[in-house]
Amino acid sequence: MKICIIGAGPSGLAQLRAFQSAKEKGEAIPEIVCYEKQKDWGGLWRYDWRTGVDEYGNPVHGSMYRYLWSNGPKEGLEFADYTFDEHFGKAIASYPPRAVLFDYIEGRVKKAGVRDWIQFSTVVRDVSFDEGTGLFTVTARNCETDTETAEQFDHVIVASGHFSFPNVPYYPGFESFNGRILHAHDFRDAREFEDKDILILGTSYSAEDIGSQCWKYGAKSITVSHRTAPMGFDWPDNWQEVPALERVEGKTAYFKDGTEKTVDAIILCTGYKHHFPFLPDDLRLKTANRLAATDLYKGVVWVKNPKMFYLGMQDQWFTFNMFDAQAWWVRDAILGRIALPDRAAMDADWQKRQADEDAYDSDHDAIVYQGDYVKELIAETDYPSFNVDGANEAFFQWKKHKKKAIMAFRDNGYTSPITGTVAPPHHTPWRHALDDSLESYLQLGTEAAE
Ligand code: FAD
Ligand code: NA0
Repeated sequence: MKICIIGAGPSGLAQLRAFQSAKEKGEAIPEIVCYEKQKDWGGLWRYDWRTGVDEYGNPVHGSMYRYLWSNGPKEGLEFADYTFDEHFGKAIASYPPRAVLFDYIEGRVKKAGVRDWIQFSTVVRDVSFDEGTGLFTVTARNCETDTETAEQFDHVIVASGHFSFPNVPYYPGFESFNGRILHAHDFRDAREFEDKDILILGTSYSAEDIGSQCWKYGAKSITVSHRTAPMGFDWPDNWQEVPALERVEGKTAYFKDGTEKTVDAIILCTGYKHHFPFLPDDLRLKTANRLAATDLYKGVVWVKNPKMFYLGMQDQWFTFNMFDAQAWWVRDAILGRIALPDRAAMDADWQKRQADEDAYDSDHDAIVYQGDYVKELIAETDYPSFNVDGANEAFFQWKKHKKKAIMAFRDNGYTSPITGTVAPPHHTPWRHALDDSLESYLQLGTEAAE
């Protein structure tokens, strides 16, 4: 049996680790090929300074920017089989910058020794399924050698992420705006907006965090326009929330309530699209960014062809450990340890999950809902069980701390649901910590002692 994994971000790496852990226990595993378009693993956590296209003309995958610190507590995403304590050898604070989390993700897969299964700088161009042979053909281009291969596989696991292709709305006057308009996907460095008046569209995590970054690194003012509802945090004095944008003229933006604001730049924090240009219609996931994705049994099996799987396609409270739960489950389905029901039962499963999701109306319920999903998958595999309720608790605290002080929530620490370790406060409050390097972050205590 031969398996293809598309993408070596946190989801694809979880899948490699799931198979490797079975192998480590002496079990027979299939041949595995993982295609990764970038030069290195880590997915979004591998910082890419490029925007637009990469050196080979392919769309740049990266949406992360300099100075990004985790937006949720690390206690909510900790791997149950590789703890923060094991990786760093000491307790670290709860909201690590990107480089620190990249190091953690990499530590586990280095230890597992799965790098040889990955073909880097290799972009999947096409996938097709032959009903007669029951095999997939995956066409991929090695961009370094500029050569294409077409290989056959029994199963395909799509782990290509869904926060990479921007949703870019149009508003009248954009074409003649006398400043810069960019999507969050192309935002790289808040210092670009020092002393500038910026307008942000959107009210979700990108809007909140990119606005906060710009504030921290010296933007003159931040105006956030909401289409549905304001974020409602207790913002700093030079930050205002305004209703939906109607149009722009020159450098002036006009809003639905008749107010206006002259700005230097407009940052579209308007979300991303599930986009799979390498998949034909019959294999292509079409879903909104929600907790229960359309057409995925147990959130992972493609109901229209259950030899194909998707990882990490949900909107995410839980991330790394949820991808693990999914990857262990998919591995066991492929190895025949978990039986799949018929099509009608698989359809009923995702439809019920969506109905349950729709019945909830608070973030608290949504966190519990996704935590329950993680528990459900873990219970059906040998992934180390962990205190999912403890992870939920870290998320609840996080929400409270944000409400209390939006520019200081990252100064809090939480309890690990795996080891029980209580995170120490970071040595410097987030708003004053301008250096986001791993070296700076891990100097716990030194600055405080000075
Ligand atoms: P990705 O990380 O997107 O990885 C997908 C991989 O697939 C990439 O390496 C890509 O190169 C590869 N790929 C794509 N297409 C192809 C192809 N055709 N052929 C070959 N390879 C391909 N989560 C948190 O838990 N905490 C955070 O603080 C946090 N911050 C975030 C900040 C931003 C700006 C964004 C956009 C997301 C953030 N997330 C955060 C959520 C993030 O989605 C997950 O943490 C995680 O990166 C998802 O992993 P993934 O492997 O599913 O997807
Ligand atoms: P995201 O914030 O990029 O997070 C992705 C937002 O866009 C919604 O507020 C929506 O408004 C708005 N929107 C969409 N179309 C619009 C339009 N035409 N006009 C005005 N507003 C529009 O995207 P979404 O999908 O959450 O919100 C879209 C992921 O990136 C998340 O998983 C997040 O965790 C991650 N992220 C993390 C960090 C950090 O960790 C930073 C950034 C992003 P409406 O009206 O539909 O509500 C630091």
